[in-house]
Amino acid sequence: MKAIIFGITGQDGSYLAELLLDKGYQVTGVTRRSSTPNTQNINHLLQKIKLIEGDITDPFSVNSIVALEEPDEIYNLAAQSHVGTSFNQPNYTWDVTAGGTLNILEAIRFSPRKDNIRFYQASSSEMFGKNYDQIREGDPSKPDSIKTKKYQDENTPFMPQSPYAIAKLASHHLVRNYRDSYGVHGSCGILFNHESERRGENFVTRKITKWIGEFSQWLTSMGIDSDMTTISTGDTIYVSGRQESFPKLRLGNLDAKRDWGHASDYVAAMWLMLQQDTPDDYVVATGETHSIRDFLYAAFNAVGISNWAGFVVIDPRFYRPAEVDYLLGVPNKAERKLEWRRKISFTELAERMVHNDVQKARLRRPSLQTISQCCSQKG
Ligand code: NAP
Ligand code: G4F
Repeated sequence: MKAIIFGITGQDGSYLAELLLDKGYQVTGVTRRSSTPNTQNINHLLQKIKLIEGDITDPFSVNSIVALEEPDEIYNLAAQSHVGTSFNQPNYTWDVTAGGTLNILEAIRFSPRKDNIRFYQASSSEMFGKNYDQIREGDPSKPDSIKTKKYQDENTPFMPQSPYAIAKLASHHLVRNYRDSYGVHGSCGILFNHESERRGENFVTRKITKWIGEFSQWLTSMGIDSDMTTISTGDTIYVSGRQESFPKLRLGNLDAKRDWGHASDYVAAMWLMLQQDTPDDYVVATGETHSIRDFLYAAFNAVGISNWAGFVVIDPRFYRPAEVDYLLGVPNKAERKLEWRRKISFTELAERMVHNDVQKARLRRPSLQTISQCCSQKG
């Protein structure tokens, strides 16, 4: 079997490439030109995969790649995937995240091999935006146990809140339309947030774990025990009796809630969708929701710090013009029809990310200036 992955250099692309190689696929990844190397997520795979230069916004390059490679499966993971950035670059986000999908769908529609190609589209829980459904759960004989659960599933109406989510929703409807109009075997995975050790550094989970890694390394390099008193004033952390200081972690809205899983579990669902004879759309999620505060607690706890609040500054620059306040996905359909199960829990996710970033910081030993640039300004 032969697969093309658009977006192979990203978090999900790298895990999906590993999964497909394990299953004996020939994997072709499409990478766009970059002035400096950006293959860190797939360096360990470079001997086993084929890379082709191409850009999803260029219909000619997309067409020729699909025609020349003759794939059985195409995975579209390419996107301008940062919600905050989409407010600053809505046009660009639209071209990549909506227009790119159309380019692939057109390449499939006009391919003489159309009926032999299966297509996966990376849809997003961001498409639900403000909307959720509600159900009352509990023991009817114990009124106190009855609680209202808010959730999203395949039947929840969409109400996107950002240029990114609107572009993803356009792609979602395009896939449905090409399925109905032209018989394209296209499936959409409505994936809720999934993170990992390979997560981009300006998404909130990785921004937090990277900061913890650098902070732990700073403490170690100065011979400071994590139980020594740290004094936190304003934007800076000091240690009693010492001169040196460390910039605090700057974040935006800590009250939003997300349904966070691990990316390695989620790429398995993508593959399972394309093994079904009938194309369809599926929610992929854990069924749990946690606030950014919960993630901070779990991540700081992984290095033995319980009072995370003293290390964080709220910076309005990271607020979004419109927010998605609450996501909790119900993956019943994926569990029933695809027999998909997630394996990695919320706490394990946070611990794995923190330990990876602590390890990386130890190897990197960055300067304070680098720390303040990478962890305080972006994301
Ligand atoms: P990611 O790490 O940001 O990766 C995005 C990939 O798209 C990168 O390989 C990037 O290449 C590539 N790309 C961007 N613009 C391109 C262009 N013009 N032409 C070709 N390739 C381009 O995203 P991810 O977290 O792996 O997510 C994968 C997909 O799932 C994305 O579509 C995302 O929107 C969607 N999604 C993600 C989540 C999540 O929680 N992670 C949830 C729902 C949906 P460069 O390396 O060159 O930038
Ligand atoms: O980590 P985030 O940037 O992810 P977001 O916006 O939920 O989007 C991710 O998940 C989507 C699936 O639901 C994907 F489609 C999308 O491609 C991407 O992978 O932000 C999560 C939450 C938001 O509520 C944000 O306002 O964290 C809040 N937040 C608070 N401080 C921050 C920050 N987000 C970022 N990136 N940086 C901050 O400093």
